[in-house]
Amino acid sequence: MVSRRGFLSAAAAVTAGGALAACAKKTSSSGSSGGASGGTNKKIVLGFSQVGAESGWRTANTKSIQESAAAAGFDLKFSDAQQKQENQIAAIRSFIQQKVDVISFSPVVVTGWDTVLKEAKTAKIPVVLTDRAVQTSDPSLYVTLVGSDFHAEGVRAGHMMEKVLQGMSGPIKLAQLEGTTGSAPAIDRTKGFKEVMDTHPDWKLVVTQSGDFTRAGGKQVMQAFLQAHPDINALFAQNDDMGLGAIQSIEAAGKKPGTDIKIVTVDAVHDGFVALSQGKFNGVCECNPLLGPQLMDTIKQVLAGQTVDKWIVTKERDFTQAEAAAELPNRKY
Ligand code: GYE
Repeated sequence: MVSRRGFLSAAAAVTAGGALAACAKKTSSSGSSGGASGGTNKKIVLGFSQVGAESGWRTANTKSIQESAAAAGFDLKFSDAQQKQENQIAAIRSFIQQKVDVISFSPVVVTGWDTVLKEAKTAKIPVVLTDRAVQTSDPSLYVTLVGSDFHAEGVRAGHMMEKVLQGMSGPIKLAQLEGTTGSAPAIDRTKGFKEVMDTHPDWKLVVTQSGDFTRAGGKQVMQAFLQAHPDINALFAQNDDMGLGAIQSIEAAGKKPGTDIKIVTVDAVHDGFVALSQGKFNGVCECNPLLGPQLMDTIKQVLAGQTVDKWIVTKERDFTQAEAAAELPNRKY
């Protein structure tokens, strides 16, 4: 279990004096041009380790990071970990070896980072987390986290489920498709949703399992759910892609998604919005992937030695079926 608030309370804000010193030392010896690092000529070198390409959310997030790094004038070293922690650790070690100015990554799971984060700290390279949190006994191992409140998203999904189940008679038999096991969004969305579920004695969570945040995973796990529990009438899919995969299995089983089985998801990517406007999803809670601009601004502040909050929280909202058609043309991802 991870509570971001828990490890945020230790230090509300930090300065990145070490980061500034490290950056200043490197830039002073270089005469190359094209800089974005206020007052120096050298480009800021950012080593970024991405989780993978598991979902529409991730695709939009990667694009946002690449575009905003270019717009900020950073030299981006981008590495895709294919959802494997060992690949992320290897990428971070390689960034340290290359003496990048700053490291950023979205940790695939919450635990197991202390050793490599200590190596970055020893090399005086600041680490700015984005999207997902880490669990660590030493919060000084990273400067800040730019990302969403996944616990709040789980609670919002629970309230959205309350809304879509209104007027339904008979017992509610829920299924849940969890995200990647051990990842911050899976842990915190499960917890938040459970808090709302626990206030409804008539809701029964019949089955819950990871679909690894992928469409294929959602499809496969939902197929097994339906075979074992044909009476499921509500589904919380912890991202759109798993929900979209589940739709395929629900239809293959001769049922109508959105009608026979009410579906609430998280993310609000384009394809999720289409499903919502077609009545196949019943409610979607937004999780904004366009973190790039905020991340680059934060990195600039950190390298300039400014104080930043320990958690920079993304703003997001929820959508019902009625709102989906009007909002669809405005969606940027
Ligand atoms: O919800 C999911 C992706 O970490 C917020 O990861 C992210 C999650 C997102 O695979 O679609």
